[in-house]
Amino acid sequence: MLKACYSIRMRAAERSPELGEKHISGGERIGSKSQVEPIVKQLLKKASNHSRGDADFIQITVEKIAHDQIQYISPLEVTTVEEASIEKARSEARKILTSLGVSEHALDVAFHQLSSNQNLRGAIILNSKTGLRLDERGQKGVRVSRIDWQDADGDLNERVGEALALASKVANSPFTIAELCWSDDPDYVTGYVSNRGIGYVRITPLKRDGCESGGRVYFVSDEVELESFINYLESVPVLIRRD
Ligand code: WAQ
Ligand code: MG
Ligand code: MG
Ligand code: MG
Repeated sequence: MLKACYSIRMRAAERSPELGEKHISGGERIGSKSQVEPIVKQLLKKASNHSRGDADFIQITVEKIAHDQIQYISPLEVTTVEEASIEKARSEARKILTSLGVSEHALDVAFHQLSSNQNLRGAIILNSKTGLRLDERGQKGVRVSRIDWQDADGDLNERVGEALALASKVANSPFTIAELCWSDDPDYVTGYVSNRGIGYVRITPLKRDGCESGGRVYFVSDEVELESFINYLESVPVLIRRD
C-alpha cells in the first residue's frame, strides 16, 4: 500500500508598520507522515537566523497530497563556471541564455528585475522573445511548490540541493525556454542558468557580496499556456530522483 504524502511549505517575513512586509525566506518540501515533524523543524530553522533579517512572521502549511499525482523526474546535470568579476559572470550568463533563444531585450528586462528587486517572493515569468512579464503577481511572483528529492540529494548542500530540485521541475515543462536565478540573500553570490538541454549551470559571482537583490526569471515560449504552466509549477507534486 502507498503511504500518504504531505506537502510542507514555509514562508517567513519581517513586518514593520513603516516598510510593510520584507520577504526573509521560503521553503517547500514533500515528505511521508513520519517526515513531517523533522521537515517542519528544518524549515523553522531555515526561517530563523537568516541573513536577510529576523523573521517575525513564520507560516508553515502542511497539506496531504495524492500519491498517484506525483511525477518523478531526473535532476539536471550540474556544471560550474567561475569568473573573475560580476561583469564577466553576467556576460557569460547572457551568452548562454542568448544561445537558448532568449532575446537581448528579454535579457535586459530580466537582469534589471533581478538587480533592482529586493523583495521578490517567487519567480517572474517573461516571454523569452518580447521580454513582456506574463504573470500578474507583482512582488509575490510565482512560487514553485510541491517539490523535493525522493531520497537524499546526494552530497549537495541544502541550498544547492533545493535550487537544483526547483530548476529541474521548472526545466521539465515544455513551455520553459530557460531560467536565470541568483539569491536575494546578501551572503550568497552564486547563481545559475538552466534548461533541459544545458542542465544546471552554476555561475559565480552574479552579484556583489552584501547585496540583497535577486530572484528567479522563467523565460517561456510564445506557445505558453500560462494557467496550466503556473498550475504545474505551484501544484503538481514532483519528486526528483537519480536514475
Ligand atoms: N519558486 C519560485 N521562485 C523562488 C522559489 C520558489 N520555490 N524560491 C525562491 N524563489 C525566488 C524568490 O524570488 C527568491 O527571492 C529568490 O528566488 C532567491 O531565492 O548552485 O539561494 O532561496 O550554488 O535566496 C542558487 C545557486 C541559489 C545555488 C539560489 O535562492 C548553487 C537561492 P533563494
Ligand atoms: Mg531562501
Ligand atoms: Mg530558497
Ligand atoms: Mg533568499
